[in-house]
Amino acid sequence: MRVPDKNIAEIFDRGFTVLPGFIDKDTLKSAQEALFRVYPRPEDYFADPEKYPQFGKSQFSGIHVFPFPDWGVNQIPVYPDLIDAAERFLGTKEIDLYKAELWAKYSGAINYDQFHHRDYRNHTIVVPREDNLNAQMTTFVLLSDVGPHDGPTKVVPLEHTRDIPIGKARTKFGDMFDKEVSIEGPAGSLMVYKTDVFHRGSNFTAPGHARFAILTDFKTRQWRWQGKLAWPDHAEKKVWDEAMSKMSVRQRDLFGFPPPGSNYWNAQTLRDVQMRYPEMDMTPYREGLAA
Ligand SMILES: O=C(O)CCC(=O)C(=O)O
Repeated sequence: MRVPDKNIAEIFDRGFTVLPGFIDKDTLKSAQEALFRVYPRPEDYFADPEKYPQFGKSQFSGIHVFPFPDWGVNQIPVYPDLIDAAERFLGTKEIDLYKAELWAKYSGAINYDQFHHRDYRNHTIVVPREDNLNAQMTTFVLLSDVGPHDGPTKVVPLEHTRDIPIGKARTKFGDMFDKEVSIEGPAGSLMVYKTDVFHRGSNFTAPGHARFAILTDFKTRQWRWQGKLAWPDHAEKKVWDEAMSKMSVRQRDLFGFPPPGSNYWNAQTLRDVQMRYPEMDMTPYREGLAA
């Protein structure tokens, strides 16, 4: 679903927006099927949680960094309507996809409660500008239904925090709990927020629940002090080759892959990149060379 203009405006005005029904049914189904090739199904996990001690090591131990082990989930960070929303929020097509994480949480594995924080501390080495110049766009796509008991993200609307200097990135646990909005919605919902928005992860409030989500973040190409991951550091995984080969030219560009017409391309790089990615259709890059 194309993110309506009013939702893009709400990200700036309120700090976040929620859009149910964002991912189309077929893509959602294939992502959900892929999910359980990566993680235990909730019924398997809860039948014997002790079989899966890895999820109890930290709040973050259910995270896989892109590329995830299966294309069914890898297609979510590069979902065309997500790219479109990022281009419109960032006001340019010159954008980077600078972080994507797949995150599974299981009730009882650990306490997932957090204090409110602004995400910018590990998304830039400085701070966001109050006037939103080159604001970063951070997102959640829910792959499971999230209700009040499913550890929903809690977000504090900007109207309550505008007077807190951006340099303050954390609050005491419990502060502003009365101001927070619980981000709930059916699987396939999108939540977008900015990195200056106070929010927190919350704990499950019922046994037998699990939450699955993909978190994808975008920035303009202008500021090198923003970012989180270096994609070449993840490019030795076998699934990286598959993901790059299956993506369109537009999708690859989000990861910094040289576009057609770049001075990177010549006869040698065309040949050798094809050797690295035997399944990739090099035609657009070859044609770019000829142009
Ligand atoms: O998982 C969530 O709902 C939010 C987590 C979060 O804000 C964080 O870990 O920085």
